[in-house]
Amino acid sequence: MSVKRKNWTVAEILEVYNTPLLELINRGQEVHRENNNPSEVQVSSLISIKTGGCGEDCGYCPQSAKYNTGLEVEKLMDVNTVLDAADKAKEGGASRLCMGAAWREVRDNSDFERVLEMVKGVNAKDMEVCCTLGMLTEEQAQRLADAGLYAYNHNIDTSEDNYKKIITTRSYDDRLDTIKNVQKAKISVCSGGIIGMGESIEDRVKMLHTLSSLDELPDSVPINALVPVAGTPMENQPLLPIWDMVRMIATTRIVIPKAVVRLSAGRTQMSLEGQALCFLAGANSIFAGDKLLTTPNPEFNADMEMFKIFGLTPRKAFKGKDQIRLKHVSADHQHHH
Ligand code: SAM
Ligand code: DTB
Ligand code: SF4
Repeated sequence: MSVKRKNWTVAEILEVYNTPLLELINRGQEVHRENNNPSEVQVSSLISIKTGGCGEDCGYCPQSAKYNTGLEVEKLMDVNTVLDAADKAKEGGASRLCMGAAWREVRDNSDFERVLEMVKGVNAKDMEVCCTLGMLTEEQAQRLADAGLYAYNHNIDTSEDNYKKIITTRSYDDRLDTIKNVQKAKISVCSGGIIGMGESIEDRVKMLHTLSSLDELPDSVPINALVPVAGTPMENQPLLPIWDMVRMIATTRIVIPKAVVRLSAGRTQMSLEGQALCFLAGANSIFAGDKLLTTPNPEFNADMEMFKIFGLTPRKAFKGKDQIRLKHVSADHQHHH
């Protein structure tokens, strides 16, 4: 364990989550200020490099081949298309580009070679490159690291108990194994989940407990509000109350104080006031760009206007890098004892 932290119990995290709302927001903000610059927000841009036709049955996902969501399946993008998109995202102020593929896992084939080229190309633009490609072996993680991958997104999505009800084609342990492989390759881990899928508060808290108990804490934790998509088993889920999002963000901030906590999917249904409360509670990242992977996101200009109103500024690329490197140094250090 390289970062000093409190060993939170499920009961303690639950108590935090259930703190009176305004008290909780205040505590989230306090922890945020002690650990991070509260006026800085990391802006990530998402690009779906391989869309749809996925073999997994994740109940929330429009890209699963098991559900008829009317999504058009696309092959892996060309390297140049991705690099052009990276230029646009950078011009707009994004410091991180996250490339998503609707794959169950990475296979050692020409598609993977192409993704490695994309990683090299985006890295050369001085942007933080992130990928989310499904499960990885240790060797694949190492090859991505060698190509210059900065971060890997792999969400645990919910509690271990609830996971089986949402996905049957892979296990919670599969997820945790990939996270370990990513950590071994010294790639920054981005892992969080989705709320609003019909899970209990206990499920939300247990998910945070799992994340806060990892040997190495995730550097980045996306909190997604379910975007209910017609054709998926979750199409009729009621919209998540904004208060649940605010509580979840504050609780995440308090239990993983130094993480980049990302107010991720679901922002099109949130008011500016609601999002302001999320930033107050400790969120310090968003996905910007008119599209997430396949579903809509607020207009880019509207987000820049929001930053102006709130007095927030986009964070520069690689700000977390020293912190990450130090962590590795101290991890290596421990190793020698
Ligand atoms: N296939 C890879 C995987 O599952 O790890 C990468 C892409 S997958 C779309 C990335 C994440 O998007 C999922 O783990 C999930 O948290 C999120 N996601 C997918 N569909 C969503 C939805 N309808 N609403 C909110 N988040 C969603
Ligand atoms: C994450 O936690 N959220 C992003 C990113 N990681 C890859 C994806 C959200 C996807 C929302 C549904 C869609 O647009 O397809
Ligand atoms: Fe496939 Fe990822 Fe969607 Fe699951 S979340 S169906 S693995 S694209």
